[in-house]
Amino acid sequence: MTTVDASPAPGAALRFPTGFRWGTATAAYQIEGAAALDGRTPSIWDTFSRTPGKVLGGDTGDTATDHYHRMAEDVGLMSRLGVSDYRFSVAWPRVQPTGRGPAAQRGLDFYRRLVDALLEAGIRPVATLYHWDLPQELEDLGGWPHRDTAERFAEYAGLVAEALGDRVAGWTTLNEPWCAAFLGYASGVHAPGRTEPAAALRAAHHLNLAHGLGVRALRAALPRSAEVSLTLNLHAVRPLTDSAADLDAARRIDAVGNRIFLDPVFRGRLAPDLVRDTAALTDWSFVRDGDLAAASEPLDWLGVNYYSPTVVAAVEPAASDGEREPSPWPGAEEHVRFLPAPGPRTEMDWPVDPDGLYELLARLRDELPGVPLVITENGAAYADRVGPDGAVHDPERIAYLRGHLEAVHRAISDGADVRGYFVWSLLDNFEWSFGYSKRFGLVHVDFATRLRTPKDSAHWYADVIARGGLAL
Ligand code: IFM
Repeated sequence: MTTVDASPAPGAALRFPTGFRWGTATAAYQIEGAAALDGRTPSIWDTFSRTPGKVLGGDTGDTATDHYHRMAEDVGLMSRLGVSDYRFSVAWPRVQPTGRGPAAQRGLDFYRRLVDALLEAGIRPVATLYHWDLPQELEDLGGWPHRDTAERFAEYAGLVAEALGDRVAGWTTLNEPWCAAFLGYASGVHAPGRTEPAAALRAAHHLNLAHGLGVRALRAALPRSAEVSLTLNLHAVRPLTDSAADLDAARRIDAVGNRIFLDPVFRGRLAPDLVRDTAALTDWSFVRDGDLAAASEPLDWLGVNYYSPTVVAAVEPAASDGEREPSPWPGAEEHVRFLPAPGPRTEMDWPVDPDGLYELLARLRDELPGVPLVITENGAAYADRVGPDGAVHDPERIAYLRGHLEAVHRAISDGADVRGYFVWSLLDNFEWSFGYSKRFGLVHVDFATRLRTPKDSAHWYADVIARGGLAL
């Protein structure tokens, strides 16, 4: 367990443990652009974003921040931030364009250059293998509800590990499989845009299986020193009241939002209440012998992405079976209503609530003893503009990050083994169905010229990193 060094360092009020990793994060489709270069084929996000009405303003990731061509400049930006680590994702359709077969060397070359540049700059690369860009060919064969996709993922994981394993120390199989399964296949607001709740549950299981098979493929190809992980967007679920009904609503959301991944991955089992809640949709017979053993391969750490809490209350299931909006909560949606948490909100309309992060970390400390934690994403979107002085003043983002770092510090002081913190995101980027309308970056990107301007929050974060903590 990590302990906080309480000795006051000059100028630092809240010091983080020695060796704490300070990073920023991005994802391939959100920043790279170069959608058709060097053999890359369309992913489900290319198809989805080119479908009218799916993404705000008809935006696509075709050019994004043009990181593919400006990678050296972006590594320079990170170098000036002083980050110890950079979390990026590898685009599956760049590396294995059809989702099967040998690796495309030209696609891998981009990541070889990126990793070389990072190491040269003294930044530790942390690679995520799947941040939602499934090769379209695999979706055409059934996508994540189809078991073979998990096998394909393991093959792809092995190819990337063979190519980069000698230089990448940190590996994450999947980013936020909840979003991939339930926004992609149940509510349909993410690619591939399907609204099939039963298929979404199959997708969730196959993502767990892909994760486990991927861990095995990584371990087989990587040196023993490599760290292997999974990143979940865990929901900090709060019942509105302590009534039995509201507690049960929270339990349902916890089951299909959190334990659908935590139980297979850390306990090698399906959550029994999840199976009951979803019985009208599936009998889970797609879970085969050995799947849960695979899903529960030991990990070196768990990545936690946190933005805001989820407040829920109970509702009586509607008597009529009228048309309902597609929901990302199969088995729970009829019983639960979501309420706005109080307090200030970000440009995403998400409440700013650092206590939710503390609650999550305290829970994981208690439920997963011995599993180190890394905050692999935390950050906020605001309507940032380059001002007449040429700077981007973003005091709300600084306040957001500061509040959440204080929560992380409090959790560490209370015994949570948190090893690192990655701001989402390095750059303003393609925010999925919101296109380029939401700016999460520490660095402002002008989407007409691709000019980068570090925001005030970037300078502030550089200071936090330099002093190893927060100044009063
Ligand atoms: O931009 C996303 C990221 O791709 C996954 N986690 C949440 C971020 C903000 O919505």
